[in-house]
Amino acid sequence: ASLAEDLTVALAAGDQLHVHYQPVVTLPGGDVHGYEALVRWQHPTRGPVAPLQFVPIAEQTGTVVALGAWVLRRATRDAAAGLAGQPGPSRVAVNVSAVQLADAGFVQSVRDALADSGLPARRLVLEVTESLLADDLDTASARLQELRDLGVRIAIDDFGTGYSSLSYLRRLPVDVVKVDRSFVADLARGGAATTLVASVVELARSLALDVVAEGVETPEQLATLVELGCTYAQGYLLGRPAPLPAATPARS
Ligand code: G
Ligand code: G
Ligand code: MN
Ligand code: NA
Repeated sequence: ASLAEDLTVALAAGDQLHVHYQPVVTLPGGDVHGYEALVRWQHPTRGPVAPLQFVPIAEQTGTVVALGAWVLRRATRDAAAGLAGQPGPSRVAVNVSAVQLADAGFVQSVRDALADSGLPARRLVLEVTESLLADDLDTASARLQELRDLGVRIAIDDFGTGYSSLSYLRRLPVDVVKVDRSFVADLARGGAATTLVASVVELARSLALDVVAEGVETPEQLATLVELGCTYAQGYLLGRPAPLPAATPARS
């Protein structure tokens, strides 16, 4: 069977798909602010399949609508249940594909996930990439506003990699900017990436947006981000994506 067909089976099977959580920390203190939900697929014969392999296929076939709804339900339920006692407030960020956002039922699926889980809307962040917004700014902007009206927060993911300019941030209903990890990887005193991150931090401050630096892997990168006034960070240095700790089995 094709990967696309197998994914449909996986969605029905219920035990192949999982969600891992990666902490987002506050700078400079390092307290956990919340978690990003990242889908994982353990295929029964292929083994682990990376999202970079199956998300694009799910987008082509439309299965991403069901996949996304599943992740949203899982993540909101986990967050409402306190993320199995993980440190920090139970805020959760969920990635949303362009295909999902364009789907007519998307806003309702978010409303349903919030209602069914009981998670307060303010604790849910939806991450959308800037490239998807660039295609049709007005339509995307209207859809994001509908979501924001629910009380959900909106993050622009992979910021800096697409066509969009800093001025987009003024025009979009957005709460959080996530600086793409390629810029964090290039952070070196005086380099072009440093200038970009500094500009994003500055603009975000003036627009009262939160800034998350992604892909922080070294103490040097972290120190530079703190110096630049970046408010949040995420990356392997601070915590890898991981499954929630399993409930402690009862003693027999
Ligand atoms: O977790 P990892 O670094 O392998 O993720 C690779 C890519 O897959 C990232 O761009 C991430 O945003 C995306 N991704 C992870 N989980 C989801 C999900 O639940 N939905 C969507 N649409 N993309 C996801
Ligand atoms: O596109 P998005 O930002 O959602 O992608 C998140 C992806 O980045 C996840 O697949 C996650 O596993 C990965 N990731 C998280 N932290 C780091 C990091 O410090 N370094 C690298 N290389 N990848 C990371
Ligand atoms: Mn993301
Ligand atoms: Na990102």
